Amino acid sequence: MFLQQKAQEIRRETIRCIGKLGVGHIGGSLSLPEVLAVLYFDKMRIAPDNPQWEDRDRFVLSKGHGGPAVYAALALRGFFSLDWLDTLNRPETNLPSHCDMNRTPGVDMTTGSLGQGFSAAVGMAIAGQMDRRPCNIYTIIGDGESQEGQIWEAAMLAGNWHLDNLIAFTDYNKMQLDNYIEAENGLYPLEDKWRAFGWHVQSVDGHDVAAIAHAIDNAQKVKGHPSMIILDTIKGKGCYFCENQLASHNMSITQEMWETAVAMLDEEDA
Ligand SMILES: Cc1ncc(C[n+]2csc(CCOP(=O)(O)OP(=O)(O)O)c2C)c(N)n1
Ligand SMILES: [Mg+2]
Repeated sequence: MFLQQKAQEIRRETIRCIGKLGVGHIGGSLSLPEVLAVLYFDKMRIAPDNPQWEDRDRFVLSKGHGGPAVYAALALRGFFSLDWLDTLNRPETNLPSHCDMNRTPGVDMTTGSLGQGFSAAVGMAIAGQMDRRPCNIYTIIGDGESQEGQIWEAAMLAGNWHLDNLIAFTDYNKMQLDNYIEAENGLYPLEDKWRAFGWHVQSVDGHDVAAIAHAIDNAQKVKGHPSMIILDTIKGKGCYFCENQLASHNMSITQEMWETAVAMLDEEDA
């Protein structure tokens, strides 16, 4: 219940901040609130008052265009004030549309060029093992992002190097920028692909916080293999004007649209 509530708060703040800006990557942000709630409010060892704590778990949103959802999670977790969300992607902001580790407390890697964040996460996992740090590296890639060759180079290395401190998620929302994944370059059989690269693989409902938490618990126990948790998600989840809509990738939003969407979520939760 607590984690589900947190997910809804992340969802609401994400809609509000992109809505106030009037445009943004809302669809791919809204497939993320549940996994972010589980990571930031349950599983990750982090210190909001000391974002650079050396032994913290790291998080890399490789699909960096989902930044607004991460900012909502970070603000709600206390890394910075909720007011910051109103500055999303405006001049001088600390919250650019895509994640930037040099600007935002709690952001561990700059991302946005698809494929690169995942490689960085693999590098962090290698560094963690070399330094014998007791930390896990968590990362989320998109299903469209999974078409990048760089993903599979890094996947091969992580499997070969037995990086069991690396727990990755695929946000499998079946849509990429302006079309369905299957229509462009399908991923099937995705589980088998990851297994073939030496990964421990699980698939769960990406909007079920208990299932996600359970999968992370399993992944933390795996020895000798990195973990991939494939999240079955819905792009634009929970927002009436963009749920399951291809057009939700990067869309314009009026004040009436976002206010109605937030009011609908308030009503649902009342
Ligand atoms: C290397 C690279 N190529 C293209 C883009 C432009 N781009 C941004 S998001 C996106 C679609 C990504 O699809 P997916 O990973 O499924 O994201 P989601 O559905 O979660 O929004 C593309 C092609 C980019 N950011 N980086
Ligand atoms: Mg997608």
